[in-house]
Amino acid sequence: MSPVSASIADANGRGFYCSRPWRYGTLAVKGWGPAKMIPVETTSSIRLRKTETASDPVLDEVLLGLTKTRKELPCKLFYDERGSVLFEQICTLDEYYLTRTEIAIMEQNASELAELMGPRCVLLEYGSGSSTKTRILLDHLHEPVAYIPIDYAAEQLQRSAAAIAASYPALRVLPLHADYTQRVGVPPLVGAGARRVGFFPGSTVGNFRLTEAVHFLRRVRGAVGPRGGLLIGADLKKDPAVLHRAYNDAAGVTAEFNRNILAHINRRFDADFRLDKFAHRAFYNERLGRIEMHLISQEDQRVRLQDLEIAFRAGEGVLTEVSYKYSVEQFRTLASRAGFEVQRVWVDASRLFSVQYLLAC
Ligand code: AVI
Repeated sequence: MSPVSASIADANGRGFYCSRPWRYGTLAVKGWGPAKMIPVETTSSIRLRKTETASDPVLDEVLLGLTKTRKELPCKLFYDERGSVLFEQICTLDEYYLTRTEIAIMEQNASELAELMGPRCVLLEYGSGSSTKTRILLDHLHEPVAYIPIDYAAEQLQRSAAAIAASYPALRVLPLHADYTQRVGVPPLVGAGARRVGFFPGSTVGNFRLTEAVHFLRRVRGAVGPRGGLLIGADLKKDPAVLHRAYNDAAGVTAEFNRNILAHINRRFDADFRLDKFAHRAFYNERLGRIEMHLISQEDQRVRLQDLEIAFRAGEGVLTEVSYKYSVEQFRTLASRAGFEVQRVWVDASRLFSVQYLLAC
């Protein structure tokens, strides 16, 4: 059994913030944690660990998803260490136009973006990953008070927060280890009175179902408060052939990324998925306006997960991700349902991608 993954030190040496009780073996903590927490080996408590993981909400999601008639998995499970590396690779692929297009839009409009976000803001980044795009903002923002990167992948969060803190020594960097798809408690003490601006690039909003997207945006709206804003990337509707290529790259990186979710589940939840028995499938569902990624069982098989045996028929799929593509108008409606008004939309010349600045209304 692997140790409970846990160790994280914050960028400015103050520890990291746990928004909800966070468990290390038998220890539950909440609030600002110590700068370094020791990973807890579970060698003497395999039974205890089993009881504990049974109440792990992510495991509950996995079990629920795999026992549905149409099996599905939460796409946040893509992002273990390996998955995060694979995703970084996807972002550099020729076929995957999203990242470079969004970066180009941000670079070309950086001064205007900074102007809209205003001086001395607190920047909250949801799903900060490698924080690459953040640098474009930090290079142009006027005296930002603090940067709060929020991510579920603890080690990457620690690394990128430390890198940002090293590059911007005057900035308070306060990494928040949390699942931002759930309610996240943002530390109340930071930059009291300062304007809060959320940052959610990459079109990750497309990975939520429509109602979930509204709920997520409402939570962001709550976190940034009445004068707050949100800078968000949203991928646009386009020729399905372009979309198909983006999610079925020739080098097979997306296929490996997709299958890696099973390796993550094997390791984390004691399952025995055989990765070579599942094939990657991604297509554009025109009716629903979204890319769907599936893993297709290559034969009749049974997979053990904790105390369960899950049966897969040959050809049966597991939905691992949806990626909605919006028109500018559809996105405006979505934002307004969450209490945001779209103040400015930037798109590239080929109208592939949009970066939008929303104001809390
Ligand atoms: C993170 N998210 C916006 C990506 C997307 O395009 O939906 C995840 C991804 N899935 C396959 N390739 C990239």
